[in-house]
Amino acid sequence: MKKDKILVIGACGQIGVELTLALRKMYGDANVVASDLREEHELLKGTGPYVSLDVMNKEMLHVLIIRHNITQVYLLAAILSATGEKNPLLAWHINMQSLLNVLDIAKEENIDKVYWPSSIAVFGPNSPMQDTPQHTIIEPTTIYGISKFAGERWCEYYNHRYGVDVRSLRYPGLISYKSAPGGGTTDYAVEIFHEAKEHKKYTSFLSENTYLPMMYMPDAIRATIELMEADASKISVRSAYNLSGMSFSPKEIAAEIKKHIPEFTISYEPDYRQQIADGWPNSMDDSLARADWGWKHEYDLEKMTADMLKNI
Ligand code: NAD
Ligand code: AKB
Repeated sequence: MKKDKILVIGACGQIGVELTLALRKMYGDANVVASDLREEHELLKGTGPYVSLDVMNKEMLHVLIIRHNITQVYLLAAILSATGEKNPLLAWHINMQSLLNVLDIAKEENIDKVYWPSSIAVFGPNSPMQDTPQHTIIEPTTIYGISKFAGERWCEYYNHRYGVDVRSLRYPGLISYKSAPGGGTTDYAVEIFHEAKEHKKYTSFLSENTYLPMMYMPDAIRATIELMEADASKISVRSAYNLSGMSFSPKEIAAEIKKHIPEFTISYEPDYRQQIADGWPNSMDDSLARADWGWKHEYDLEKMTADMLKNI
């Protein structure tokens, strides 16, 4: 068992629940402190230490890190794309200040490693849409994307200027059955499974041919842990790595679900999230992650759909 002491901030969210459970398996239950603003998630109860924390309160965060002898921090608290557009100043404030609080304490306390996720949302309508490269035009148009891009620059800055070992991935839309998504544009790809099982029909808030990069949660958790476990000499990107699993449209995922539930039907009523999706890539080129630290995805649309429908 490894010796580190880990703090997960935002542990009750879509990623946090599964990441916390995976880290507890690797590092031992007592060595992974879960924290969130919300009440402890059902799946975390009884599996290890839980602390109520507002990451915006830098003093409390600092005390917690010292008190628990924390050596690694995973910062997952954020306001996602769709919710962010409803209150842009709040989204900017929370997404930026949470990261600055963590980076600054990591610098002061010589924290071994920090993980903070970026997103495909850093790209905008002027970026190439197909196989979007690691380094290209980055002109995000949502406040969420702007905050992620600024966050990437801060991560690289803290690494280059102060030597903070901070690592990051530009996650695609993540699909999971254990915990619900938290207000993103890619959430339709989770909702569709629940509605297919319960009501045999779904109205998509994105149009039928909107392609987006997506990933099944087990791949995302494995990517995160593999990046964090990689030797520092292999990490050439200190902003955030492109990360890719699959790409599909609402029409394609509906057709895949229909193979399991023949009576399933889909209709389309695009809303304000369509504009957000239209500015994001259709697919991503993650060759640098594959070359630097050996990333390989496992799930495609077919394999993920079968697993989601089996487990929901
Ligand atoms: P989520 O909304 O499901 O979870 C975020 C958690 O943070 C919530 O439990 C929330 O209560 C908590 N939180 C919010 N404000 C807080 C505060 N002030 N103090 C402490 N906790 C607070 O989000 P998620 O989908 O799990 O995303 C986690 C990270 O991954 C975010 O940075 C997000 O931008 C990024 N990301 C997610 C996806 C995805 O598809 N889920 C894709 C790309 C990037
Ligand atoms: C969102 O849709 O906001 C997130 C993301 C891709 O960052 N799922």
